[in-house]
Amino acid sequence: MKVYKTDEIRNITLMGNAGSGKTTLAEAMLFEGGVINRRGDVGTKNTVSDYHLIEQEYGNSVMSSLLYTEVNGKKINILDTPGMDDFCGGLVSSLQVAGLGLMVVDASTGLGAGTESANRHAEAANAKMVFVLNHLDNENANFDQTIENLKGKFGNKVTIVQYPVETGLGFNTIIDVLKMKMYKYKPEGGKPEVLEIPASEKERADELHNELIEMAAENEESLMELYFEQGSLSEDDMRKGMRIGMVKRDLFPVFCVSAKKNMGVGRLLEFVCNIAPAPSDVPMRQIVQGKQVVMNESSPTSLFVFKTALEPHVGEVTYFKVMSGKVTEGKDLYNTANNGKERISQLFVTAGKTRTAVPELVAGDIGCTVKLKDTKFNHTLCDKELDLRFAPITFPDPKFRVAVKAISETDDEKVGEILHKVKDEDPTYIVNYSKELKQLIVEGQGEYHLNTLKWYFDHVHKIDIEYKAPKIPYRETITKFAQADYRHKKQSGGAGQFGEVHMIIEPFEEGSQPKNMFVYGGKEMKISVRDTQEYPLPWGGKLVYHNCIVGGSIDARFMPAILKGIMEKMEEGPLTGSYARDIRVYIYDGKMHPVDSNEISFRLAGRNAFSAAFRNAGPKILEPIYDLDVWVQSDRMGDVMSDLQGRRALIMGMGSEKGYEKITARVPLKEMNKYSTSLSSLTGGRGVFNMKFAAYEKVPQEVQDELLAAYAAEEKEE
Ligand SMILES: Nc1nc2c(ncn2[C@@H]2O[C@H](COP(=O)(O)OP(=O)(O)O)[C@@H](O)[C@H]2O)c(=O)[nH]1
Ligand SMILES: [Mg+2]
Repeated sequence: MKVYKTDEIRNITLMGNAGSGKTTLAEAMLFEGGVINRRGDVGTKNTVSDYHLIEQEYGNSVMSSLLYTEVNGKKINILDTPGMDDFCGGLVSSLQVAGLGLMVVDASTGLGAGTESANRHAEAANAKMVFVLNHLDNENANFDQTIENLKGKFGNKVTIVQYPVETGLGFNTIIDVLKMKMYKYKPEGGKPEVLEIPASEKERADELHNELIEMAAENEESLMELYFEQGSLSEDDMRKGMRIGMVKRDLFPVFCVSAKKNMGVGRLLEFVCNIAPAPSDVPMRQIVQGKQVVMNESSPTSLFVFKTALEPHVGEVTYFKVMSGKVTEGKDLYNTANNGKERISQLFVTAGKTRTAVPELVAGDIGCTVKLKDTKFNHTLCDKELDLRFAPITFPDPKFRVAVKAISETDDEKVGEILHKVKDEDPTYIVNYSKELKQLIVEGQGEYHLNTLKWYFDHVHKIDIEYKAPKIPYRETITKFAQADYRHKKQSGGAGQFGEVHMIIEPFEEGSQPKNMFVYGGKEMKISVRDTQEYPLPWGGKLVYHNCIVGGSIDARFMPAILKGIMEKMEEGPLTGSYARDIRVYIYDGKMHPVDSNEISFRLAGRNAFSAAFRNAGPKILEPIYDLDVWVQSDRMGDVMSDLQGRRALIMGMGSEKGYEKITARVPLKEMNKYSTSLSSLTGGRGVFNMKFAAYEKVPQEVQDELLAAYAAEEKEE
């Protein structure tokens, strides 16, 4: 394979709804470029792109794969991505290195939720977009309806470049209103016959041609002037205008294909070569550290790693884009994330699992290497003197959480190790052991995403694991003041133990002042605070500790021991074992013994007095409340609202945003288990939500009773 120069490279991402035909289109693209000489089929599980076992079993792409094709002296790197938003990680990273998205749309079924979610990611990445109307050979294909649906979503940015003369079984002819030619395909597809547009289509073709000119001219004043002068634009000027519009995401050209029959694919590739900017013509990825570089061959070398994957028989494969200079076999580079040295001993271009060794890759190209020591996605590898770091890719927040447990305890460690590797390969999995909940928590993009993880454990690692709902990180606090005394005394043989503590506790609120008197049991109790310590707690909230001892009833040296005893109980709240917060403690009296008093005695006295006081102080369980934003199509608003009400949500507002209804609400985390799955089924996969921790709030009494009963049952079990 020849070494392609920067201006001979194009990078594209295939995206769109699951089943729209991305993988089939990729297959046709490789065939057109002569990279493969036989087209595989998703049904017979032999496509270049879907080569992983899980993809063949699902009949669907699960990860992104890197392919390439060679057309008209150019190399087009193709990133084929999964359509389900649960697997959006592959799409998000692909758009960062291949910023021209071909949005494949199934013209026989409508847009599908995947079109919208893919567009959201493209918008976030500011990626240019081309609509590829596929399945036009399908008997239910409807070109006009699909265009109408697209315009409903994307408005007048949708710009027809091609239309089919006939759809369905008779689909074999495409009219191109940029070239003003007609392409007619033989049943096996491939190279078309290029014909003049017949009289019967002239009127429609002319009309669309003029629309296209106007859309192209609109993007630049000089083109507009030219158009007014001449009443037309040359093909080159049209392309120039289209390119400007595409960069601004103001123009989305529409192309027509049947990926399955390989019709229209060659012309689409030609358009990509002509319209997509060379990698050096797009702004450089943001540099967050080190020297500036430009994307050309003569600069020092830098690579941006956007993906790693474990492949059978080879180990870890590292995928990168050459950002500057060139990389050759045997080159030593420096990893700025961990100051490590890496040798690029082999270089490959890939078409799915087939890796072809190449001697060199230049700026703008995408390739992979193997056997690196410690390089992960988002790392930059560069010549030492650059000391460069590119801005990392940020992935969407997780939407679904589970607690993972090995069925057999002996597998615990292995499960942890595997999960650690999994999140390197798919950065949209987030794995954390929660010390507080004593659970291994895995977060992902949806229930299906997490089921896929389980599939790996079942089929690849052959380890039985189970998913449980993650525990909720409750907190405990008090609602009124209470007093308690506790005497700890032990005198069995040897040295004795003695400590007595009298305390009052009350709720703490930020900005409140300590009291100097409490009334209880019909008596007034005067308190004089001599010393105050404020402890912000690692789990949120505060403990405020007042030393109010007068007349030396407890030595100052025992005060820290009492505090320690209290803290022990704060860490394991008396109600449900959850962390306690926002409490003021006054130690106002006690007793010592001249010989037997020591730290242990006061620690235990402090702990038990606190426990007793807590129980009498109107203890309450606090639950985490989240701010929730939900976007749904207006006809599903009612269902989504009533579902939310069933989740104890407090609706804070409603409004319209980007063609969706937006609901803002506050919801308890406890009620949001599997929300992404419910929302998905209520909205046909179109609903989107966002959740952010807001505050801790007291639970309603019936929920508290329920939680206390559950805790008691659990304690009994253990
Ligand atoms: N009739 C027809 N079927 C197609 C076409 N493109 C793809 N398919 C079929 O649609 C299904 C989904 O295709 P696939 O490429 O896996 O879609 P992806 O999920 O977007 O990658 C497969 O059964 C393909 O054979 C097409 O142009 N026409
Ligand atoms: Mg696919």
